[in-house]
Amino acid sequence: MKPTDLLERHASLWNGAVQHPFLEAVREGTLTTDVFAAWLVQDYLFVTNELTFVAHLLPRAPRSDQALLAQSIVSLVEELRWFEEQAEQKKLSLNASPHPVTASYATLLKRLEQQPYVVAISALWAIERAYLEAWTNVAPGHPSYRVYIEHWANAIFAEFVTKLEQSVAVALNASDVDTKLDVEEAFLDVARLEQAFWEMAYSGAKP
Ligand code: MP5
Repeated sequence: MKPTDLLERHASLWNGAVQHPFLEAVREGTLTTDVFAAWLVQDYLFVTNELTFVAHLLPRAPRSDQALLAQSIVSLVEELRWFEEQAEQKKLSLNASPHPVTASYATLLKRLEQQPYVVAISALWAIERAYLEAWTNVAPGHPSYRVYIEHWANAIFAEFVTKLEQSVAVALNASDVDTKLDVEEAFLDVARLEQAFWEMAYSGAKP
């Protein structure tokens, strides 16, 4: 099994994770301020949890993946600063409660910490790949959102996602059948939560 087999096998679920009316509205510039703010605030919380997840993954990583994960940790710390700057410009408070979808994502990340390395790194690849595809699909997009689109739709981020995919491929090669099933389950969980995350913001649901 290759990482891209998961994308092909679950193409319709995956499309739901990377294509959504929220993203169409980013392309067209038709989102309301509240909807975008809801996404921004919850995504900040998500990235905070993602940082903990990756920081806990690094000590379990094979020697060959350490540099990539260390780089990811630095990027996540910088990304939190970037979110704080965006929120400040929009006069938004980031001191919000997690929406149930954000909380479910946090629960998944915690659960993955108890799973074999290959399952966790595969989930990280799916998480990053989802945002790469979602934002690249709507590039160049509306000028109001260009700073966000370019944050994920860029060559450096694409290269990072490719390196993660290579790490997943290596780890999958050394995995038994049962572990591969767990990888697939984690991939499905990520795909479902990615879709739910867009839906949460778009439907304007308050935490
Ligand atoms: C990412 C994200 C990508 N920011 N939010 C969700 C809900 N899924 C994936 O992670 P990163 O660290 O911003 O590249």
